[in-house]
Amino acid sequence: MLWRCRERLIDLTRPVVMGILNVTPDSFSDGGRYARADAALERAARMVEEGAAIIDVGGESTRPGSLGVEAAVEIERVVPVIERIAARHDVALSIDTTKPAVMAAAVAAGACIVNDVYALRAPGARAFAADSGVGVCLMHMQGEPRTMQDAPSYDDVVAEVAAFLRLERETCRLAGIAMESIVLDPGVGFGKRLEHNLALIRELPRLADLGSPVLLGVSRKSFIGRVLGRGLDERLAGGLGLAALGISLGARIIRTHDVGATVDAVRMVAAVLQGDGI
Ligand code: YH5
Repeated sequence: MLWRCRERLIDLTRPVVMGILNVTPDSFSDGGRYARADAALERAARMVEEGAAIIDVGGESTRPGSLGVEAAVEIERVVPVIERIAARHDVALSIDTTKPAVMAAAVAAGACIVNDVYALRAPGARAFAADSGVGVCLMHMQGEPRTMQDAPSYDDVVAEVAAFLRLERETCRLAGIAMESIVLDPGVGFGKRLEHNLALIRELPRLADLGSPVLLGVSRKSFIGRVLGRGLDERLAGGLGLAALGISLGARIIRTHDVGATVDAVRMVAAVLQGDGI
């Protein structure tokens, strides 16, 4: 199973890890633009060493309650970082954005994947993806980041998320995006209550049955804190448990802040499932 991301083909026969690289001012102590790019580059080098197949660069916070930033601000944050990682490392770079202008600037700088929590629904986003041949991650979200956790509601969360992803994938296909370039993501924590998040993970095989690779992002999220009674920096073991479970239920890509530990966890699960110990 290969994920076509421009000229790069990512082998998903074995599960892979996507490392999260936030380049928002709240993620790095602010010594200005260059200090920020330096710190981000160091973090990226560490993630590559630890075995990340993909680094997901984001310049806008999409956490619950967050407000948007302008495209120009996002571009100024992510482009220097992407350029410098691409110059030094042979790793797939993904841009975490909903804005076509940011997608275009990031891809010109060296990114080959668009990770869009809005599933390319912004005007021009699908056309950009089709024309550039990037890999895309289509994620489910109910509502929008500012208000999505106010009152999430579903009759059947798994059926509704699966129907949304199937429909958005088809819309992307009709817009000219290759099927082999599309991965799907249930969007854990994006307009979901605890019970919804747990059901989506438990029933991952139903999403994998849609026939596209599935990406799962659970790292440090609030629902782990809710279940375990743990603060933000105490959720590693919970996240590793879920990464292992996610892979065993059919996810192919795990998005995480904790690359080294997650690579070990998913490689161990893959060794058991595939029986080859590699
Ligand atoms: C995702 O699941 N998530 S940003 C709140 C946290 C910790 C982490 C309260 N972008 C996803 O990571 N892209 C984000 O603690 C994503 N899938 C994809 N494809 C939210 C996040 C986070 C939020």
